[in-house]
Amino acid sequence: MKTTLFTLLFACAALMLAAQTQPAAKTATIKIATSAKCGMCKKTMETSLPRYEGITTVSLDVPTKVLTVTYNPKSTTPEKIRKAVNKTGYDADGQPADPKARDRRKPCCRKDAAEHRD
Ligand SMILES: [Cu+2]
Repeated sequence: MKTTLFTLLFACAALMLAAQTQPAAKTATIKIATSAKCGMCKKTMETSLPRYEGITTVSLDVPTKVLTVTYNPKSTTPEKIRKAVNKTGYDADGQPADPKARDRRKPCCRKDAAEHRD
């Protein structure tokens, strides 16, 4: 009986220690307001952005133009991610798109294009 109790206590202590030493979350998530227009923009961002170091997943919600990015905080930062969005040709949280990159997008995907969703 005494041994069982001791084992139980030991197990508890080990569990607590394990919980304490668990590393911080490996991924973080940010939402970025973009100047995206349509499904083509979605495709462009979702295929281009994961090529940048530290970016894990990218998902654009076309109706709200909000880009959700999960990333490894050890490899990249929100600033770098916004820059990557700019280099893809889109504004990110009001930070303007790289002009050359923007001009590579189809006219319908540029910020001044008419609203459309196809
Ligand atoms: Cu587009």
